[in-house]
Amino acid sequence: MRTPEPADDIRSEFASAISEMYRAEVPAYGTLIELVEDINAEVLARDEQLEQQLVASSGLERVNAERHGAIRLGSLAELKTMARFFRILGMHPVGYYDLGPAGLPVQSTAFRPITPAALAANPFRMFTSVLNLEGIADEKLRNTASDLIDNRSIFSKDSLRMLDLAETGEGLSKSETNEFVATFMETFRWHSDASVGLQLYEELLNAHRLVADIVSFQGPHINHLTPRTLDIDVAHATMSKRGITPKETIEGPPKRKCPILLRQTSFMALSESVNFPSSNGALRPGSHTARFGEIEQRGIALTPKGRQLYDLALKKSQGLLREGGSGHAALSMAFAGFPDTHEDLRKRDLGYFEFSALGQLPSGAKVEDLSQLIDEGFVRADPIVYEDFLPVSAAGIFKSNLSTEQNLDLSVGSEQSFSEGLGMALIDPFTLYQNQSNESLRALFA
Ligand code: OOG
Ligand code: NI
Repeated sequence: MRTPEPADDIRSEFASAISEMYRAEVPAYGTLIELVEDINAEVLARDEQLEQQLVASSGLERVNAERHGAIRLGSLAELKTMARFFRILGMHPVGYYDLGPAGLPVQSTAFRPITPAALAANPFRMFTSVLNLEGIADEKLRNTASDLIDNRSIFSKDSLRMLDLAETGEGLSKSETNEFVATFMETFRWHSDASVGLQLYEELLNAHRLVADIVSFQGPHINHLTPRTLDIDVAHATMSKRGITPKETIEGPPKRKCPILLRQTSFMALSESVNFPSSNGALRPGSHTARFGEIEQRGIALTPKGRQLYDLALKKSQGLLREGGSGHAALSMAFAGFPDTHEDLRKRDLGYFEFSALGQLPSGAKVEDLSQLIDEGFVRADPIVYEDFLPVSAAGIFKSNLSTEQNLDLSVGSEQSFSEGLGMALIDPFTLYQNQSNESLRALFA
């Protein structure tokens, strides 16, 4: 009998392999990691409480580790196999992000661990997009792109063999895990040789830069990794001093006393040399721009009611921006009315919390008394961290890394057909947070 490797450990091994590979492939990303490490160390030095909190949640060693990465796939068939791979890593498809309304020819989901224990073990997730060819008006080009996707295999024979093995009841041993992860690295690495000629590449680029990025290569190269920063405003302001060009804005909510959802920013994608095959068999040198580095800072997960308020405030800020306000001012003005204490967020049912007892509860205490029990100091409420993504922010990250604005006119995507193609239901993020909160209440009043 062998002991199968736990999914959390396979995910950790994958996350560190991909980190190592990306640092080696994209030196500017290594610089970003150093910057984040320095700023996180400074924040921890001045904020003892935060440091203690991280020690208590055993998050200190991993504070600088990557929280997510992103890939772009060509079809739902590719997504289906990718989902099998992620399942072995304990990563499940959560949420549906239709980037069509933002003019981008992709629909996305995020593969991530879904239990608090698995998230604590290693939170690595993958923002995974699938190309929507509907936006290519030229039928001939659309068919060419679609054939290229259908005829390529982004998974090696070895990786598929290892996947079959991983799916058997016995799982993977430690050494098989190494092999499993190593064979899949091939899928995520950069290909410096394009699989299409320069002319076709340029046609695809004109259709949309994302189309060219997805269709012109043998595999879905990791296009960014994202470590966690403890101070995104300082990290953003420091990037150019280290010789990396930041995108102009920080996506998401403004800086607040009680951080909500997700704030993220990136450095601009780099132009890299690639070779294009030509009809005489020789390779023609050219370049492709796709890869960048991102940083993120997470806050409390909002309830549907809180999210509605967030979306409204975001819309308001965009309106103010159109009227000529500065991004910073518009954002803080639009969010001025958004409650900014954990108590307000909780009492107005805007955010998710986990509850635990501070000593013995008064006899006969019941869930209806929760608010009073918190006020009287019997129960503490801790914010639940948002573990997902935001469609408007994601579109902002995509767009600033496509160098030119190309908005396609796309119909609204269908979560149902996406999930049918994937062959499984997409997990609703709100349900996960609600369950986590309910679970803590059940334990509290058991
Ligand atoms: C994905 C962009 C979205 C995020 O963190 O919101 C994203 C991509 O560029 O492929 O990663
Ligand atoms: Ni990202």
